[in-house]
Amino acid sequence: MWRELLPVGRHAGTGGYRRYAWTAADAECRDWFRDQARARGLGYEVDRNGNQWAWLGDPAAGDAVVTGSHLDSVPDGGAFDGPLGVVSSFAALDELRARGARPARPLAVVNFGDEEGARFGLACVGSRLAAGQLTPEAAHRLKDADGVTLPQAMERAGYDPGAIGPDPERLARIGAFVELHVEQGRALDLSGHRVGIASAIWPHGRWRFDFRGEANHAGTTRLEDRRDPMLTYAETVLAARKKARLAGALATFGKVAVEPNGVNAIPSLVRGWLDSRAADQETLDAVVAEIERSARRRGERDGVAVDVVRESFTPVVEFGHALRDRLAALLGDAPVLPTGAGHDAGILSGSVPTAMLFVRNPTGVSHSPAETAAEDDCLAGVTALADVLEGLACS
Ligand code: HGY
Ligand code: MN
Ligand code: MN
Ligand code: MN
Repeated sequence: MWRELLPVGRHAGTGGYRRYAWTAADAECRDWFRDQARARGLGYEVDRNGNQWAWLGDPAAGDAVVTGSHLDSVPDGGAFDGPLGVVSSFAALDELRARGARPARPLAVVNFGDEEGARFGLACVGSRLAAGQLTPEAAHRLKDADGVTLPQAMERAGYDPGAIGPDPERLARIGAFVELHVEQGRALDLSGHRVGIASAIWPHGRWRFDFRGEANHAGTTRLEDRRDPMLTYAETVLAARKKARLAGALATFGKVAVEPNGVNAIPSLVRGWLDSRAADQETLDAVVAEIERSARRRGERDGVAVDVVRESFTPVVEFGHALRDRLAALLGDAPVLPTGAGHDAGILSGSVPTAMLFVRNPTGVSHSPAETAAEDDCLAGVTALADVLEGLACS
């Protein structure tokens, strides 16, 4: 199962994955999911938002126990972030069947579409739409770097963008959602555990900083005559690191666009995207405000106008104790740990009892082709997930 998925959407040069929403690679991942469902005789369906579901039992019975994750990736992402959760979910169902477990509740594996937001800039589109946290109108306004809108991309992929929208009836039929995910950090490695349970997801968001200067000739414009937005941007990146370190927060400028982007032209516009996260809302608000103030101050010095737009935001997610404690009871001494990474489970936690399992990542590296997890840790994750599904769904 894992081997069939590994080559899908992998870039030969970097070894990283480029599985962006509604692209050919995404379609190949979706075909893989559908084939896995059918090969197990599971009820296969695609919901109004393009999320895929594989059912063991009748979804209409309600109180379902659902597991799964996502198959899309960040640019040059790793093999585990997302796919480990989906593959482990199918493997855990296989394990339950091998154990002769008899589910008293419907079980499902889900693949949520466009979790990383790599193409349209907003994370967790599939689960946000289902949970009513993203309106169809706002989704229809999403556009990729080539100007292709989300509806155009969905149509080209054979999906109906007119159908997208909240799916409360579907979510009402879910009694518990448990997402297994490779840990994106080293807490499990440092504590010597293979599997952990999520306590919370830090509040985090994405801000777009527009630095507008004056396009000019790189070879004839004196330094003192320049209004160079790249300078203001560069100083802001340095300031962001300093402010984040002082605040004990995280701040990353990982994506930038430059116009006109010519080697011998001073840019007119530099657009930088800030990803910032912190353990609590107050710290996050403070560090972003500090970075914005620093950008504006520097902009005044450089004659560069600075505009900041918050493009997306996810408040802190505290996973409910009832389900979390149930998992802790089922899994013995698995440690409980927070994460700074966003997940579909975080989005769904507002609508459905939700929990997360983490599988040890020996280097902590993620969102990189170097992301890895040991095979016996992945197998321990499958066993833990099977124990949880059996404990929650089987009499
Ligand atoms: O960005 C995140 O935290 C997640 O990987 N979407
Ligand atoms: Mn990710
Ligand atoms: Mn992920
Ligand atoms: Mn221990």
